[in-house]
Amino acid sequence: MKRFNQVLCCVAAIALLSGATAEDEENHPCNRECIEGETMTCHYDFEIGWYQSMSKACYDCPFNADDCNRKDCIPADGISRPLNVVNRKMPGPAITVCQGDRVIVDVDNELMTEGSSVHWHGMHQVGTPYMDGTPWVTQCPISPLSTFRYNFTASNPGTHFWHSHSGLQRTDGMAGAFIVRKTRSREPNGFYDYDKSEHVMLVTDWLHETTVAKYTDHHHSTGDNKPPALLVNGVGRFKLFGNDTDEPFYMKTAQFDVEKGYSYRFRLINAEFMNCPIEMTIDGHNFTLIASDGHDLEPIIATSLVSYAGERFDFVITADKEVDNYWIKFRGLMDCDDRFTKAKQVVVLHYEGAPDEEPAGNPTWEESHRDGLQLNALNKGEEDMATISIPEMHSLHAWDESMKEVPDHQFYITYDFYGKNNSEYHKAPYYGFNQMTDTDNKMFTPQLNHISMQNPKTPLLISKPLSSSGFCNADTVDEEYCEKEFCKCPHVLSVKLGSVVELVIIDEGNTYDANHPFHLHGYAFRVVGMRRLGSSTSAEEVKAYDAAGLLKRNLIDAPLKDTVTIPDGGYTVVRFKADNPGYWLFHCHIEFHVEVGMGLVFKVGENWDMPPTPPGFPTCGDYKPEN
Ligand SMILES: *[C@@H]1O[C@H](CO)[C@@H](O)[C@H](O)[C@H]1NC(C)=O
Ligand SMILES: *[C@@H]1O[C@H](CO)[C@@H](O)[C@H](O)[C@H]1NC(C)=O
Ligand SMILES: *[C@@H]1O[C@H](CO)[C@@H](O)[C@H](O)[C@H]1NC(C)=O
Ligand SMILES: *[C@@H]1O[C@H](CO)[C@@H](O)[C@H](O)[C@H]1NC(C)=O
Ligand SMILES: [Cu+2]
Repeated sequence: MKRFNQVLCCVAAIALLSGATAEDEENHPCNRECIEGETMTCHYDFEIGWYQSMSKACYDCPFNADDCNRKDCIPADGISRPLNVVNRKMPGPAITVCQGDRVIVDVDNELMTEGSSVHWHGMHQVGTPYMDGTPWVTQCPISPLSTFRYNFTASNPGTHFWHSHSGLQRTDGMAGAFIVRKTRSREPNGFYDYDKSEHVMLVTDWLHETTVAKYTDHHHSTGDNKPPALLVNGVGRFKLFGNDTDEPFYMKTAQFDVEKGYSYRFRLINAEFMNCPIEMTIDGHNFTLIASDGHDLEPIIATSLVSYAGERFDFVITADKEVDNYWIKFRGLMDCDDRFTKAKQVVVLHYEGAPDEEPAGNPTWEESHRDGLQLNALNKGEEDMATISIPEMHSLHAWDESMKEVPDHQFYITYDFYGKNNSEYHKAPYYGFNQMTDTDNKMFTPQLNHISMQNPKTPLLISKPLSSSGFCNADTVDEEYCEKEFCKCPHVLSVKLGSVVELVIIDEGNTYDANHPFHLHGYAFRVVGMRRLGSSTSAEEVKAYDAAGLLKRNLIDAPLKDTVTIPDGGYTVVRFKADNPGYWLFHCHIEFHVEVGMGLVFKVGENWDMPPTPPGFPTCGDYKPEN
């Protein structure tokens, strides 16, 4: 305790002396080499505001490349558009701390009209569920012009990120890296030479308009939902600049410096928001995967990696090739593939001593693929022999009870896109689903067990409803009715504190070949199985498959993750021990889908098991007096 106090005092002093602020993230006193038993308190100020890429702060960017690095200049891919960002940065300020540090973030919402919230994606918030940043579940949205102080312990080591959990804000720029390091001696895969905070890649798909414009056009008219571009660390190539006299050129991409003869830990954060899984390869190099979602894996050498919205991957690049500049290539799949936008991006792997320039040429979408071992491939599970899916990887974390033979609760969560009269987008008899002759006007509703999530008026963790009568799930709704008609209600699954929960998540795959990545708040789960059964499937088929003993579960060393994809026409089975009491959101991490209700809440334990919200915790709700 004494030691802790000492460290605290000194941090404050350092911060004062060096004037370190959130704007100066590389120099933040908490971004340091981690020492066993030494924790710090780490303060950050987040100011959320509307802003613009290629603003006047950018002066002559990209014609004068130095101007692109000016304070408050967000170059993006050279296209000017409205943004919703923290501290006029995109990605937002990186938080880099050591395991056990206390993180204090004052979030000042300076948006004109919208509420906000910040979710610490990958933090389990044990003991502080009300700091999870999920509006309507764990807190009220932070109203415009007010400040909310997040205060929690960074207990989950690894590569994580923070992002707005309100509306479409993440999509408009509100996300940043959240790296929790552990001491080197505790890294089971600590065989690399360097783990530098500059070797973080935050990858996202990107629009050239506000997301709400894309959203309303897609949901209320014939607009598509396909992102045209990708960005890595907020910048990238898209538009050609220049004039008749000079060679046209692109915005300068992100660059990662390495030195020949050394190996480096890279941290990839997939912060995308549309259905655009991202395939990554490195010219001339393979890489060694060592962790995902903050959990260590038996190393795997591979050539390409596919990641889905909300996932993180840590891998080692060994700089053992000729001194040169190499492309690291990213290309979008599914809604970003060659049928649609061919969204792609590049960054430079720069060896010290190589010329200070980008490799020649501009790789096409087709050229952004390399044959070789692929990890986490799109719509492929254990049945695919050429790739390695998540449950085929091996966790380095000891066996735990969640992998016991028979779980205490088992839930089938089945989903697809359904052609229904979703009253928000298809008002029968005026413009009902089947009344639309132009298929682009048909809005299929993605639902879990035929239910769209209805957010409560007051966050569950604040109202702590005494009875479950206000909740709905597959057991309470009229199944036959909801299969055909649109059902929307507060979808809550209750589980006993300390029980082992198994989720069999099924993508029926009848509409489109789309896949969905699912994220669970408050926990990491073991991914014990994943398989594609065909172009489509059903809960009945998977149940029969399981009853016949064909549904294989890795109950030995299944990887721990908090976000996982489900192959279209297949299933993913996950397990977790429900030992963290609270209300926890489980949802598709594609922004357009969660926004229309593709989520549900786990109620873990009874209300009295849940840590009470601190005194003065803000509340919200209706004001509708009886008379
Ligand atoms: C953060 O929370 C801890 C535990 O409740 C409390 O002791 C501490 O004073 C809080 N820190 C700040 C800066 O609010
Ligand atoms: C063309 O662009 C270059 C900068 O790339 C600038 O120096 C030059 O003056 C421009 N020429 C014309 C004709 O605008
Ligand atoms: C990468 O791994 C593949 C096998 O997946 C192998 O054929 C190839 O030679 C390796 N490339 C490099 C550059 O090590
Ligand atoms: C929606 O409502 C319209 C008008 O009542 C009806 O014709 C139609 O069959 C309903 N269902 C769908 C899927 O459109
Ligand atoms: Cu989805």
